[in-house]
Amino acid sequence: MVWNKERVLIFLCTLSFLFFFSCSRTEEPRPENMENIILGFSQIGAESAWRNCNTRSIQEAAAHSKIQLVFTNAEQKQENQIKALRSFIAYQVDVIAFVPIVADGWDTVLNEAKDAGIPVLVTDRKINTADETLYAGFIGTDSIREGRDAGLFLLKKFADRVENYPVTGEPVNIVELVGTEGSSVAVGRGEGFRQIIGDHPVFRIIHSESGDFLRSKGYELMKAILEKVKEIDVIFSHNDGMTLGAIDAMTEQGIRPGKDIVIVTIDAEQAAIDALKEGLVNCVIECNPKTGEAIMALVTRLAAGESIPRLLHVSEEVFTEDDDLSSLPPRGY
Ligand code: GZL
Repeated sequence: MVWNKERVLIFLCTLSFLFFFSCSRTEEPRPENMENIILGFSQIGAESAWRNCNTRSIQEAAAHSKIQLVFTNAEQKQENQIKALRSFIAYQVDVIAFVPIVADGWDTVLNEAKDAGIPVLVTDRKINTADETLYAGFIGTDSIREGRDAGLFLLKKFADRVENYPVTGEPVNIVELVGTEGSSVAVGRGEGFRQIIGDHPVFRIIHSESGDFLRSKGYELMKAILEKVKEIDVIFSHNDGMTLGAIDAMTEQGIRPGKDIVIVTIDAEQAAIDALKEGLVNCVIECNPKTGEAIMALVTRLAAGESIPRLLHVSEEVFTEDDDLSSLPPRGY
């Protein structure tokens, strides 16, 4: 193998990473002083303004709580998260917390954490497991409720068409921009949405496709859909990033977002609230990324050997075109 400068650099980085994590803490007792808590946190990436705010909230709360944070960014890859969790186990952190990018495939590494006696807190997105003992609890958003809120807004927005449908037969055609496939939030938002509109045949989901929570994919998807699908009444988008991309694509085609096509979006980042104020979207459902302080309080309890609630949903609001948003404070993301 030719050792060029780049290969040497990669080798040294890998060596330092392995050295940092392989220096096991087994010789040190669990912290008596809560200020010595070491938390291993695996974040999924930086795919949206929401995610970046979530990361800031966690990092700032750890500093404020004097919890030593070992933070890793998985760059949207589950295998990177599994590697990170294994490195946390090898280093014998006091607590592991993570955002599972997708819901399946965690049992093996969580069994390794359980065997190592390290408590695990699942945050933001949920996991599917038959073994409830693999993690101590969950804190995050209620994605099913978010999807239901989107459906309830459309029930009101299209009340006349719903009522007259048996006579007119005029449908409400919906395009759904789906989040990361296999993530609990994409599944939950889609499920909650269908729980509400499923009782009303007037609502038809004519196209549903994943844009992976990315603005760029929201743009590409919408551009391609507009070429194929003509009669669109609603865009239901699983996050603001994809919505903003879709708005760009609509505007390019001379379509008036929020007027020619009704838009319901989830996250409530500042750009979406601004779009709501400008009439470019019609309903924004809040998904709260600022969970850092609550996470650190739970981590402190776990490090002290205490139990925590199995399920904690954070409070969230719904903002619509009929609301007075003038006194809404800046969103911070
Ligand atoms: C929701 C979170 C989602 C956001 C997206 O809890 O997991 O991931 O809605 C983010 O903006 O990418």
